[in-house]
Amino acid sequence: MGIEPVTAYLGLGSNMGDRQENLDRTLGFLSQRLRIDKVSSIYETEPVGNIDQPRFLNLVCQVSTRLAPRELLALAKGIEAKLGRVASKPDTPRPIDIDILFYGDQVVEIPELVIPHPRLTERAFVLVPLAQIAPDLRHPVSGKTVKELLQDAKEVQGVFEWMKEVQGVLKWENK
Ligand code: PH2
Ligand code: MG
Ligand code: MG
Repeated sequence: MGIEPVTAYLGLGSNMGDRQENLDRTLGFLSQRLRIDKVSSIYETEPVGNIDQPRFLNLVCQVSTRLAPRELLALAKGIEAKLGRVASKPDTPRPIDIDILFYGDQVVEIPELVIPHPRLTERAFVLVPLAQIAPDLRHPVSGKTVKELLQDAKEVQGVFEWMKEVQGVLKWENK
C-alpha cells in the first residue's frame, strides 16, 4: 500500500441482468474499500466491438485510494465475480465490467494490467462520462486533456444520458 492516496478513475459497464442495480451494487462494494468522490451520470450506450449484444449502461467514477494498481485490479475482479461475472469469451454480455482508466498520472504496463486503459481514447462510452466529471484531466502519455480526447474521437455516437444520478449514491458509507 502506498502512503499517499491516489486519485483514480474507473469505468463501469453492465449489459446483463438489472443493469442499474449492478452499477449501484458495484459502487456500494467499491465504497467499502475506497472513497468515491465523483460519479458521472449513467449513460445508455450502443455496444462497441461485438455489436451483437444488448446495450450497456456505463458510468465513470473518480475515487481516492491507497490501494496499489494490482490491489485495485484484484478488488475490481473480486466485485465482478460477486456480481456473477463468469470467465467467458471476451466482449460478451456481463453483469459488470470494472476497468481502471487512470491511476494518478502513473503509467503501468504489466502483463495483467495496462494503465491508462489502452482503448479509452477511442471509446465514447468512456470519454463522454469522463468529460462530464474530469474534462481537464490530462492523459499522462499524450498530454491531452479528456476534453481534447473527446474532440479528437471519431465516433461519438450511440451514447445517451440515461439517468443524472445513481440512485444509491446517498446510501454508501464511503471509506
Ligand atoms: N465494453 C466492452 C466492449 N464494448 N461497449 C459499450 N457500449 N460499453 C462497454 O462498457 C463496452 C462495450 C469491453 O469491456
Ligand atoms: Mg471493459
Ligand atoms: Mg474489463
